[in-house]
This record gives sequence, C-alpha cells and structure tokens, in this order.
Amino acid sequence: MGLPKPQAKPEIKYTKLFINNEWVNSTSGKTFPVVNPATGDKIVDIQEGDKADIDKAVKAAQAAFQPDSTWRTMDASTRGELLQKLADLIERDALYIASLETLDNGKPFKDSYGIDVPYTIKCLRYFAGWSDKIQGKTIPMDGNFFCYTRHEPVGICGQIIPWNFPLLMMAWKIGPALCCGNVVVLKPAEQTPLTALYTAQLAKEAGFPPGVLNVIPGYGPTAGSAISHHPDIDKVAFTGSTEVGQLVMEAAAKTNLKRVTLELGGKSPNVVFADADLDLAADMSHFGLFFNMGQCCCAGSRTYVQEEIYEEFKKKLVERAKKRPVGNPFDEKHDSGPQVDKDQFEKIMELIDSGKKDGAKLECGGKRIGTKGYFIEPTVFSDVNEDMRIGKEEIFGPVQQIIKFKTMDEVIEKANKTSYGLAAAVFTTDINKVMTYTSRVKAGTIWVNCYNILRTTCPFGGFKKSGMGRELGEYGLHQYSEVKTVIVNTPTKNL
Ligand code: TXE
Repeated sequence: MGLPKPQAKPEIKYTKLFINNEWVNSTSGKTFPVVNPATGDKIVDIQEGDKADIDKAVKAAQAAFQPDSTWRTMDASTRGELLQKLADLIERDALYIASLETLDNGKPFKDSYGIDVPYTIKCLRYFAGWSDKIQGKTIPMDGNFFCYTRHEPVGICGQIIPWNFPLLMMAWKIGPALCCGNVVVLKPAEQTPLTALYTAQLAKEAGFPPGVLNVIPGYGPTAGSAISHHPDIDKVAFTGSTEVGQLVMEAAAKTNLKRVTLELGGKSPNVVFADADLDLAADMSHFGLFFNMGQCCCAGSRTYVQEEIYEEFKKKLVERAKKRPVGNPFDEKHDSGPQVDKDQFEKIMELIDSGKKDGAKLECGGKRIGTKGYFIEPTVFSDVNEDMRIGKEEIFGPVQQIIKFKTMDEVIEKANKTSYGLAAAVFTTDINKVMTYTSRVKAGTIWVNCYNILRTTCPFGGFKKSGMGRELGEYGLHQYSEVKTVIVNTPTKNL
C-alpha cells in the first residue's frame, strides 16, 4: 500500500494541560511556544505547566487511585480493553497523528506514519494483553503458614519523556503503567507536546476514568523537576540525557526514594569485521546512524571497521551519506528532515567543528542546509578515535564516526571504552566472533548483522550510564508493580 497524502497543516486541537480528564489553563497563566523545526516558525502557544500544576495532577491521580475508585475496582480485563480502545482510536486517527508528529518533531512523514504510529499501536496492544495476566505466586514455606505474592501497582507514576519519538515514548511509558493498574502524570518534552496532548484526549474518549492519565506540558527544570522531587509520586520513569537522569535519581533519593527507571544516552559501537556481508553492513550502519536524523539513543555512533576493508567500506558509507535526501519532512522523497530545535542544531554544529579541530577527517557533509529550519548535511568523519569529543560524546545528530581496528580483542576493548552501554552491533559471518562479541561487550541490546531493530516484546535499556531498568516486554512490567508477600497462619500444615 502506498503512503497516504499527509495533512501538511494539521489543526492543533489541544493546547492546555490535561488534568482529571479536563483541559485547563496553567496556574501561572504562562504559555510557551512550540516551533516547527522545518521552518523555525512558531506553530502555537501551549499552556506551560510547572510545580503548582504537577501538584494538581498528582491530587487528581491520587483520587483516581483510591481503593474504591472506578479505576481500582475495574476488572483487569477491562483495563486491557481500554488500552485496546486507545490503540483503536490512534489507528483511526493515524493520518492526522502522524502529520502532527511530523509538524512538531520534523521527522519524515513516511516514518511517523510507517513507524512511530504503528509501533505505538503495537505497544499499547501488547500491554493491553498483559492487563489480566499480571499475577503472583503461591510459595511453599516452613511451618503452618500459607504464603502468596500479589503484584500490585506501584501507584502514581511520574513519566518524563523526550522529543525524539514523542508519541512512541509516550506509549512505552503509559502502556506498562496503565496495564499494571497505575495512574500517570506525564510530562512530554517542551519541544514536542502536541501528539501527547492529542493522545490524552483519545484516552478520555476510550473511557479511561478521570485522573488516571494526566498530561502536563512544561519545561524540565520546573515541571520535570517537580515530578522527580514530588513526595507523593511513587515512581519516576525518565528518558533523556544522562545528566538529567542523574538529577532525577538524585531527587528521588533525596525525597521519598521513589522507584526510578532511566533510559539515557549512548555512544554505541557498531563493529564491521572483514568477513561481513559488506553491502548489508553498509546499509545497516548508515541506517543505524542516520535514521531519525541521528536522534536515537541507540544510534551506532562509533562505526569500527576492520583494517583490511577500511578504505572500501568507508567509500560505501560516504556514498550512502552523500546520496541521503534531506529536506521537507512532508515530502516522501526525503529520508531526513531537520534536527528538532535550535539548541540541538547548535550542539551538533559545534561538535562537527570539534571533530575538524581534533584532527578527524571530514569525508562529507558538515554544513547547514539552507537558511530556514534546522537541517544539517549527512556528515561522515573517518580516522576518529575515542579521545576526540566526536569519538566519545553523544552527538545526537547526522554525524557518523569511522574508526579503524585490527583485532577482536582490540575492538572489544575499544567498544567498552565508554561510560555508556545502551546498544552495540556486530557484522560478521563467523559465529565464533558473534559469540565472543555478544558475551563481552557491555550493552543492553546487541544486534548481530542488523541495526535499530526494536520490538515491543523485547526488553530495551542500558548498562552503565545508559540507564537503569528495562522497558518493553515482560521485563518492562516488573518496573510497574510492587511485590507484596502475604503470609497467613493456618490451623494445619498447608500441604
Ligand atoms: O535532554 P533532556 P535535551 C540526549 C541527547 C541530546 C541531549 C540533550 O544527547 O542532545 O540529551 O537533549 C526533561 N528534571 N538525549 O536537552 O534535558 C525535559 O523537559 C526533570 C537522549 O532535550 O534530558 C524533557 O522532557 N526533567 C535521549 C526530558 O527531560 C527534566 C532523548 C529530556 O530532556 C529536567 C533526548 C530536570 N531538571 C535527549 N531537565 C534518549 N535517551 O533517547 C530536563 N528535563
């Protein structure tokens, strides 16, 4: 099926805070602008939530979580039906939502429509299915006692999400939280609040009771920080930079020891051995870095290439980067749109400069495209090493680093020479290399002869400074329930 025609000017229907299933203004009366990254022009002003609004949302969530509330007394299977209904509504409005996502974030419409929206639907459906399958155990114990565990919802979950996959990150967060019976106060990224607000309205339409899902757009140091410091929020789930992840954890530790899950940055090694299928490896290495304009936490941003094939493989990567079409994200012929905002654009341009100064070889790209919006040429550096800033810092942009290596031992040592550990990949046709690499490289996900393959059923998360805990799959559920052990004194031995 071909791609439908996007709505280049989707109507912006919701610009307020969503608390207790109502649209309300911010307490302060302040608003903030949301900008179209393809033009730099303002799309709309949004109500700006901060601490006072987070407090209101928490109150609504608390009421929704009372033992006699509609939500708490609802059958688990009905919770699943509500999540299914939400997925149905997103499917119904897929064209509009994908258009809104592209307008707000700048990602190609073909990706919003072909990836973000369908993966959001799959994620919600997957967790919908879990709703009535969350169960404890009965456990044998010494003495005349009967022991069982209950997997109870954690309670009020604060969820802080980034701008690179606004809708999908929302699904990754609310799917497991709601299926386990929790209530949510979610803050979308200030750059990209529009699809989260629209989804909130769909949740109301689906029938989620008031207070179960609250969405408060606002800035990190105000609204975000109010979530991580809140004494009545039981759990915080955060996706974003490692620096802010550390602040979130610190705030949780200092206040009420709320449960913390973090999905943070990366500098993922992608290793290509000489025996690999080089065209496949080149396609995947290109995709692994340039997909979503390089704005992926798991981007393969250190491409290690074995000495024998270094020149040949470099040529393949440069060819692909030079050919990558960049431009208006609503135009189907473009594989890349703009970077998300001016700050990210400037950060990337500064890192490109540092690469040149540090002595890496600029093979192609390196410049801004046009004068409007935040477009950057697909850029490739060769002769990079891990002491250069571009070899160790997360760039989060369309900038590929190529690094030469000779042996397996050397490349494993280099792959692990980072404080991050989110993802890694290896390209080889030798099973022994696969087994050594996958067991010795420290990363939460390792791809073998592929890149950027994520599925709702498979856990995702980081080693080291890339985060704590796992999202998605059955593992992701564990982060959203508390285990309660119940021990009952029985008159006879419980056989
Ligand atoms: O991230 P922030 P930014 C990386 C990437 C990028 C860099 C900076 O390298 O270039 O981070 O991006 C909220 N308390 N990633 O500045 O600030 C903020 O409002 C609580 C990797 O956009 O971490 C937003 O909702 N929350 C990444 C969210 O945190 C705070 C995705 C992420 O923003 C806060 C995005 C505070 N003090 C960026 N300050 C990934 N892992 O996918 C900010 N926030």
